[in-house]
Amino acid sequence: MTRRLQARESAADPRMLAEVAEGLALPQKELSPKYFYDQRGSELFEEITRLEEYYPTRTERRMLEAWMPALIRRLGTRTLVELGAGSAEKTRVILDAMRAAGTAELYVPIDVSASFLGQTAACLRREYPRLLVEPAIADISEELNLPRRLPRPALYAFLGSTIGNFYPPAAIRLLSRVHAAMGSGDRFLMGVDLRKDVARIEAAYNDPRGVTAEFNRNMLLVLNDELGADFEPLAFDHRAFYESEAHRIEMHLVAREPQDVTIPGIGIVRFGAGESLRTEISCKHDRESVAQLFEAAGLELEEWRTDEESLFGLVVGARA
Ligand code: SAH
Ligand code: AVI
Repeated sequence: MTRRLQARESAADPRMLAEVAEGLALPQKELSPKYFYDQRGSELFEEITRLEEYYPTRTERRMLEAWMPALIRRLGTRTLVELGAGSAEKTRVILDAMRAAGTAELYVPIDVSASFLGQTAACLRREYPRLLVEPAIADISEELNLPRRLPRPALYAFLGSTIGNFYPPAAIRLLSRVHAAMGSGDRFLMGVDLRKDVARIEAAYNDPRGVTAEFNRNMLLVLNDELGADFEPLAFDHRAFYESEAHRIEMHLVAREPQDVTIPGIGIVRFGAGESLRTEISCKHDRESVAQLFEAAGLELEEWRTDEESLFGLVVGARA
């Protein structure tokens, strides 16, 4: 039996159904990028991080390698809480620094992608046998779902520039939740992709092998699996472009021809020829824009670093 048939027989998540109905009824159809990340979507994102064009991951990793040993020693971090952890590939740099400092006690990876999170936790338990790993499944746009009182000081980390996938008001709400969870000695570490030459940014979202296009179309497969929809992913083109006024990449799926898609519980959704579904924004930042987000969330920007080409930024915040 296919996963799609199973989904049709079991009830779809009513929250997802309501959100999808709302997003597809907008004049500019739009869905949350959190719907990219089923098992396949998470794997495709990992493939993106290894692409030559996709500079953020390797740049952030190098910066973490250069900075974390000293930062973690100074902070004495006992708990690492990570939002949108994914495969926690770069996180190992922080965990290694905690282990080297002799302070590593607890790691709480938070992610919406349940099966991928389970794999990440299992790998980390094998690699760090003395570390407690307590994963939390949560939609961080709604809640953090922290499991219990944490050994302090804690470091809250939000890497990969995933903050850029949230519209500024939602980003401020998210950072406010982090602020509310933090104790006075805790710190917040965030990675942001920086504003730069537009061609360089656009190339990162339009790789010639089409991995990003497949990642983008995967959202339609998720809707088919989870809601029993009948999207034809190959009937949609991948489109990613920089929107200079808002300083963000926008990813869309563009219908090649007019088409009707049926989603049980929602009905028929019409796409005109050339009509698009916005699947992701990826906001690019500078020090000033991060300081504004932090201030609005009650966080104080303590430290700001960039790589030597100013491609990527790492910022540390504390409770103001
Ligand atoms: N932190 C990793 C992964 C980034 S990919 C890195 O830096 O490479 C973005 C991750 O955030 C994915 O694992 C995805 O499942 C998760 N994610 C996206 N939206 C989310 C949401 N609303 N709530 C929780 N996790 C989310
Ligand atoms: C997870 N997030 C920060 C990535 C980004 O660059 O906005 C997702 C991504 N979308 C296309 N490529 C990568």
